[in-house]
Amino acid sequence: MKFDEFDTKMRKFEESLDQVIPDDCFMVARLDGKGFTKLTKEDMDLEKPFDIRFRQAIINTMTFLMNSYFQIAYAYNESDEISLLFKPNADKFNRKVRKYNSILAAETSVNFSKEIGRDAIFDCRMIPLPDVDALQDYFAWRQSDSARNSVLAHCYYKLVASGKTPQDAAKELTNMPFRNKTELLAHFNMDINSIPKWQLYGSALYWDETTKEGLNHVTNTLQSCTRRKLVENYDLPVGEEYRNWIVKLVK
Ligand SMILES: Nc1nc2c(ncn2[C@@H]2O[C@H](COP(=O)(O)OP(=O)(O)OP(=O)(O)O)[C@@H](O)[C@H]2O)c(=O)[nH]1
Ligand SMILES: [Mg+2]
Repeated sequence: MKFDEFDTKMRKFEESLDQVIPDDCFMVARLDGKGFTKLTKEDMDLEKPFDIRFRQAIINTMTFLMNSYFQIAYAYNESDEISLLFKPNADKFNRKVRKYNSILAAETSVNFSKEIGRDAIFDCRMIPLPDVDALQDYFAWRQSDSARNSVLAHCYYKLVASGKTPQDAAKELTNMPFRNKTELLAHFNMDINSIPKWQLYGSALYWDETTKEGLNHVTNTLQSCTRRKLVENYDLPVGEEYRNWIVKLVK
């Protein structure tokens, strides 16, 4: 077969799974640590269920991603996952899914591995969100997943600390309604309101853009310039307030 014939035939196979996120969709990536139950327990010996050193390592990696070429408006962390909301006009890699999936997973894995001083792997999935409502639903969903997991993890470690085996603790909590879990915490003298907000509702990074008037020393005229600063938030709004707040980040 001639090279040109090869090329046409093979490219068809190669491109058969290619997908692009449409311009009119919000683009979100979710990265999740692979096998972090073992990594956090056996390899890193972290405080359970939450460790501020782990949070800092994730925040540092999110900072790296926000400052990279990826055009990210908002980065949200809960547990071992990172959700990235791209700026609406993000056009890197022509919005090709395979490029984002592979390069984001690689950049995140390499950077986080450096942060913790051992090998760590993240997977990545791209999520197209067709409208503002879906965007709000996505982040409200991850935040309520965070709160549920946080309460569950606190209950689990209280039960284990009280002498239950890990198996019995897990069994007791299976299918237990949320209300009963908060009662269980109260039984161990832990008020749900005493759990740090970042452990319940996650941590986030976003840009704060301010426009200021400044003197241009060359032309001797007043000019406005935009400065942007990366903001860390460990006390995110919740519920309806969060839904309204998130939209402002992509306006
Ligand atoms: N000790 C400790 N563990 C943490 C912390 N943050 C996340 N983890 C653990 O990270 C794990 C994340 O859960 P999953 O993503 O469902 O589990 P995984 O083992 O990574 O599994 P896959 O994602 O399917 O590969 C849980 O076991 C959490 O307890 C932390 O601050 N301290
Ligand atoms: Mg994981």
